[in-house]
Amino acid sequence: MELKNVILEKEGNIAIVTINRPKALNALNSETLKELDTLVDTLENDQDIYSVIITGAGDKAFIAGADITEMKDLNTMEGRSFSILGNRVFRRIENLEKPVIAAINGFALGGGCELAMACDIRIATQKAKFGQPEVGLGITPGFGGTQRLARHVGIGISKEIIFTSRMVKADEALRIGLVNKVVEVEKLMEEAKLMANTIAANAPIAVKLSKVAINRGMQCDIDTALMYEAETFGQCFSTEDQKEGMAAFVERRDKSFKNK
Ligand code: DAK
Repeated sequence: MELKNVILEKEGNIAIVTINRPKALNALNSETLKELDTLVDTLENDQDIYSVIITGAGDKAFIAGADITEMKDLNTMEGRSFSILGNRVFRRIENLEKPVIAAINGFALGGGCELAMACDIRIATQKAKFGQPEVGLGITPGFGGTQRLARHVGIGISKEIIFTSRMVKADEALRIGLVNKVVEVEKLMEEAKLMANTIAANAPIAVKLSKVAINRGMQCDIDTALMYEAETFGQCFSTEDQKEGMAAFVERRDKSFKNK
């Protein structure tokens, strides 16, 4: 599939995915979502990619939401297909067995805020603005916003943000826990790459299993969650990287992980 709306670049062991429709503020139409779906196949299958950054092209927006011009004329069945596609792609990104960092500059609205929340870590610039403006368009958030926002910032604040459809600036986003870090615009990709490379320098299987344990554990009771933790902890001892990491510590030398 020829990719027109998304760009994939690799730098060492990190992948950088850019949503590239700057004239429409990177709004997600179905073509872009399908391309993103295809690209997730590559991210999943490429064993040399250890961590991923998702960002938006241009200086105005991460993603200004689902494409309203395409969405406005959808009938029930088309709306349903659009929803299934969007939810599938976002869930695949959330479940990708590699950490995903959203690097956010400018607007992250509707589906854009929802995609950022499906990522593991969010780094924003001082110019970032978040929001779920859907109720102002006569719809409810449809790519996970009613569920993931409350999990990130709590029920009361998420209800306020969704019901008022107001924008949340970067400093507030940091305060309420919607983003991990706020940086200067010029430093965004540098900071995102630094974090992605820091993660990529650790044992990839241990990072992957940590993500699995955290994501699964957040959806169930603490006893079941701790069983997941015990399970993933045990799995690490069948990896070469566990042997290498601990041997390097004992022998006081640099470690060299192989993703095995
Ligand atoms: N869709 C399509 N085009 C968009 C767009 C969007 N979401 N946002 C911006 N654009 C386009 C504008 O139409 C304009 O195009 P031209 O007129 O130049 O051709 C260009 O990007 C620049 O935008 P503006 O001229 O409006 O730029 P401003 O700086 O004046 O304003 C803005 C920036 C971000 C405040 C404004 O563009 C804006 O309010 N955009 C809409 C933001 C929004 O409401 N986003 C949420 C979309 S709703 C579903 C699942 C999920 C969803 C829906 C259904 N199912 C379950 C079925 C998700 C819904 C959403 O995300």
